[in-house]
Amino acid sequence: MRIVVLAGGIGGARFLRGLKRAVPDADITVIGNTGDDIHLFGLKVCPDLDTVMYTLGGGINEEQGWGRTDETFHLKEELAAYGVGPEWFGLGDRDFATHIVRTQMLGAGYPLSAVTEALCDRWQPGVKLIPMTDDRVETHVAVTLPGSGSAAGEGERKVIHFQEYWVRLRASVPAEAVVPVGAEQAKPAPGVLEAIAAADVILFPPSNPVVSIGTILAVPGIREAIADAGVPVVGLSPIVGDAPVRGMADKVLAAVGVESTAAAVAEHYGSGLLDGWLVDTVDAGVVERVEADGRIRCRAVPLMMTGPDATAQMAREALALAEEVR
Ligand code: GDP
Ligand code: FO1
Ligand code: CA
Repeated sequence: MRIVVLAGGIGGARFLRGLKRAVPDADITVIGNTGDDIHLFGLKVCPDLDTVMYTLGGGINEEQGWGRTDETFHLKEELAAYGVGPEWFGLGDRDFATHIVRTQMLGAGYPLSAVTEALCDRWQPGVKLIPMTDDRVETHVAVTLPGSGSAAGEGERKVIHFQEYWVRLRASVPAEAVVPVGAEQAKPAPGVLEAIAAADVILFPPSNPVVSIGTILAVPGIREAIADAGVPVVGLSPIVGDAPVRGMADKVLAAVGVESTAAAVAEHYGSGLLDGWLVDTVDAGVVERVEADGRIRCRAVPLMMTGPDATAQMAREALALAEEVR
């Protein structure tokens, strides 16, 4: 079975681990979000691609969900001693090696898709991991920073990198707009449209619907290819009990005018794209609303990725729903 999965970082990566366990001989292609990518210290960092690669390849820091296991931060400390930041982004020594290899290969002229393949030669994630595009896309967030003066309501409106919004500000101010800068001009990376066209099923894991899956869908051609693939498209809600399980999905959903409920996220993807939608059992009450227009089939099943067995069961449920709507 050929399965295509659109994935962000932690949620996508953990789901993929369950999917591999549920269907060990499936041929899985992962289209990874690159909107979170950031250039730091002259290096290109691709958090979501690396999170998928390290998680499936056994190198992830399990508690954190991102970065390397058994990590040290000597390089970051040395840079800080020179006064060179940003100090708010935790790049570890082991992780730095990945960004150095990536940046060196990009500098030599290899596209990001080829670089990702080369990095995966080491990690053997057991899936084909393709960045959504080889072109530069960066998600930026418009915010108003609280004014430092005394005048009430006065603040500074700024557009900042998504990592600055999430890691430095911890999403502590509302996201007023979320813009995937460069997405409109980007082309799908080689293999992306081909994998979608050849898929037997397409899955949206519990990933961020705006800054992960939304960014992938913003690359012209990808949304259309999925809608035209003629195979079941099934998603799993990242919102459980009207809140994200972790992260800032509620903040970025608000920026695009979508409430943080499992039903609203399904409606945001739309029946033109989704055929099936899984919500958690605590949200069983929304099944009827999701199915109201008769075009999306919805089921309530446990959706907490508490461990390998629970996550594999979620993947089985998604594939079972795909068969129901096929
Ligand atoms: P990120 O790039 O690291 O933010 O990861 P993703 O884009 O893959 O998205 C993480 C999303 O997955 C968040 O919106 C979380 O609410 C959601 N999530 C994380 N863990 C779970 C879980 O166990 N169950 C469900 N249903 N959603 C989860
Ligand atoms: N997340 C944090 O919350 N703090 C960090 O310092 C941080 C560093 C970092 C370095 C490399 C990497 O691949 C990921 C890193 N992340 C960090 C995670 C990342 O910012 C987020 O999980 C996603 O990009 C959010 O979708
Ligand atoms: Ca991400």
